[in-house]
Amino acid sequence: MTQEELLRQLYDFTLVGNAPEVLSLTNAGLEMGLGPEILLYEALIPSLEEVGARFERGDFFVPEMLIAGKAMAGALEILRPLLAETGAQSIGTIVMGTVKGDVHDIGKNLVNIMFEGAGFQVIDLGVQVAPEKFIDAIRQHQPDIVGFSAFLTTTMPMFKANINALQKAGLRDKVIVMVGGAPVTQEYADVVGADGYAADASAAVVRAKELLQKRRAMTPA
Ligand code: B1M
Repeated sequence: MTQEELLRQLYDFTLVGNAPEVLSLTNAGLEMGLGPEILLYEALIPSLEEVGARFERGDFFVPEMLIAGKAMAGALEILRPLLAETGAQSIGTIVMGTVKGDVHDIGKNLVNIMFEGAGFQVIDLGVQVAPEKFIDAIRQHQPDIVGFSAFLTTTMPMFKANINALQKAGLRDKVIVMVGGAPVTQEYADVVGADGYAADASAAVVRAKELLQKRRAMTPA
C-alpha cells in the first residue's frame, strides 16, 4: 500500500466509524514513517469534517457521528504519546474544559495533547463543565490560563457565563482566558471578553505562549 492509499483508507474507515481498521491503519501509517500530524491533518480531521458536512445535509445521523468520533478518539490515543513527546520543564499550567451543556471532547483533547507537547501542565476537567467547577479548579491549581471549548452555537454563550463567574469570584485578572471550538471566531472571542482565541490545536499553543509571555513581561518578578 502506498502512503496515499493508506491516508485514503484511514479517511474512509474513519468516515464509516470502523474503529478496528482505524486503529490498525494508524499503526501501519506510523510504521510506514508517516508522522502523527500527517495522519491527523490529512486523514482523521478531514474525515470528521466530512462527517459533520453529511450530518448537516441529513445524510448522517447522531449514531454515525458517534461511531466516527469514537474511531477518531481511538486513533488519538495511539498518537497522543507521539504528539505530546516532551522532555521540557513545565512552562505553565492550563485548566481546560468543554463548557456546560456540551459533550464534544475530541477537539479539546487534541488541544490538550498539543499543550502537553509544548510543555504545559494540563488539568483537564472533561466535558459539560459548569462555571463553578472552573472556579474551584482555578482556586485549587492557580493556573496561568483557563481554556474553554465550545462546539455548538448553543453552548458558546457559556464563555460569557464563565467569564462573569470568574469576575464574580474575583479571579478574572488572575488568569488568562482562552476560548476555542468549531463555531467560535476571533470576533466572538472579543465580544465575550476572552484574552485569546485559536482556530486549531497548533495555533492554540502559539497563542497561549504569546499571551503567557506578555503577561509575564507585565508582572514584576
Ligand atoms: Co456533534 N455537532 N453534535 N457530535 N459533531 C458538530 C459540532 C456539528 C458542527 C455537526 C454539523 O452539524 N456540521 C454540529 C454543531 C452545529 C452548531 O452548533 N453550529 C453538531 C451537533 C448539532 C450535535 C448535536 C446537537 C446533534 C444532536 O444531538 N442532534 C449533539 C450535541 C450534544 C451535546 O454536546 N449536547 C452532537 C453530538 C455529537 C456526538 C456525541 C455524536 C459526537 C461527539 C463525540 C466526542 O466529541 N466525543 C459529535 C461529533 C463527532 C461531531 C463532529 C462530526 C466532529 C467534531 C470533532 O471531533 N471534530 C462535528 C462536525 C465538525 O466539527 N465539523 C459535530 C474534530 C476536532 C479535531 O475538531 O472539534 O473543531 P474540533 O476542534 C479543534 C478546534 O475547534 C480547536 O482545536 C481543535 C483541534 O484542532 N479548539 C480549540 C477546540 N477547543 C479549543 C480551545 C482553545 C483553542 C482551540 O482554547 C481554549
